[in-house]
Amino acid sequence: MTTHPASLGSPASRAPRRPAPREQLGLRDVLGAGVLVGCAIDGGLPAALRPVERKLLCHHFNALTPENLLKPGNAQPTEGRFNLRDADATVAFARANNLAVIGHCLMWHQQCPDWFFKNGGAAASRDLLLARMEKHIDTVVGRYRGMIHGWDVFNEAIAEPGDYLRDTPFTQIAGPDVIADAFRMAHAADPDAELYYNDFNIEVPDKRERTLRLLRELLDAGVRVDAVGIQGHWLLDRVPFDDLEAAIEAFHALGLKVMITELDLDVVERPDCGADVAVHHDYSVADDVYRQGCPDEVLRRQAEQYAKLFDLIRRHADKVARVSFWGLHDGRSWLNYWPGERTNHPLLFDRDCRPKIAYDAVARMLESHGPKRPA
Ligand code: 9MR
Repeated sequence: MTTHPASLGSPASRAPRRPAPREQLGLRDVLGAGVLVGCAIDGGLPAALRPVERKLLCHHFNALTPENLLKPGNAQPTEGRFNLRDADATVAFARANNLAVIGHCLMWHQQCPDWFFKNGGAAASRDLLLARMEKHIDTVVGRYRGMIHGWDVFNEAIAEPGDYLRDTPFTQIAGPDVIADAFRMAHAADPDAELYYNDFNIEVPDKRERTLRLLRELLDAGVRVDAVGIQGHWLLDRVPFDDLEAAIEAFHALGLKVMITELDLDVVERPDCGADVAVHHDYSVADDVYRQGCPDEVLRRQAEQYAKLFDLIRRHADKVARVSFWGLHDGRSWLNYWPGERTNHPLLFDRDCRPKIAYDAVARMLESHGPKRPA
């Protein structure tokens, strides 16, 4: 896994120095019972986090997504050699600290090693691919049986753009039913774990319709699906509030829970609204506009938009079962290095783990609607 030490530093922040905060309410407490509030952490816990980061994590969140450890490329880099030591430590840490663990992810066309799809120099047969999927899913899900709250079973399977499914080695070799197969395998390996379909831009009408089709087909086939994960990699000033609301209602109408699974609000322009890791864009130093800190005016807009987003989530708390941020604080966000190197400020906490005004706006708004206060 790439580490990005530069992004973990503390670039001079132009953010206003705020007065000593009043009691900092945990996000998990203000959002209220019934909705998990999570975040993704890259690297094995507890070693990957400084003590101040660990404190921040345990104060605000009650769910944790290992950002990369459980992806097939990390979990089984070569056939039959499972690499789960860091994942074991992370799951143990999470359990000891009352964080529900979200398994991310079982099958994804990215970060899935080539050997999965090959047989010597030729393509693997359908039977071989399915056997490998079963072995992988059975081993990984089975190892954490009873310890992982829910799994992103299939990630990003809807084409962008396209008629229906994304064209990947999975569908090329095993056909469209490969998605249902993966869900069945996961359910067999841990019948109590929740199972999710997770993708980006699926709130947008065209991709939403195709996602609804996939979910309906899975449900009609009798496959267990508990929730759909809307990733939520959004851009400042372009949060699709109306589409999101319509998507939450439409997915929920299928009888599914909805989760915002990889939330961040990018403040630096980027050419692509999606979250496709294969996209790359070169940022020059001049394009790295917020390397000295993020201007107050931008942070204010971000705060307003985060508050509006959480207000929407609050209003649909009967349908939304989890909101997870993609990173703990600005210094630990993938948006510092995707789609190219730049300094980003997309989360609720700054690089020094201090709450930003976006945190205040969200916490104040939620609190004003009668959240449960910590005892
Ligand atoms: O944040 C993750 C980054 O550290 C990895 O390098 C990258 C490739 O594995 O994946 C990032 O997370 C992605 C997630 O797994 C699936 N949805 C899109 C996320 C951002 O690319």
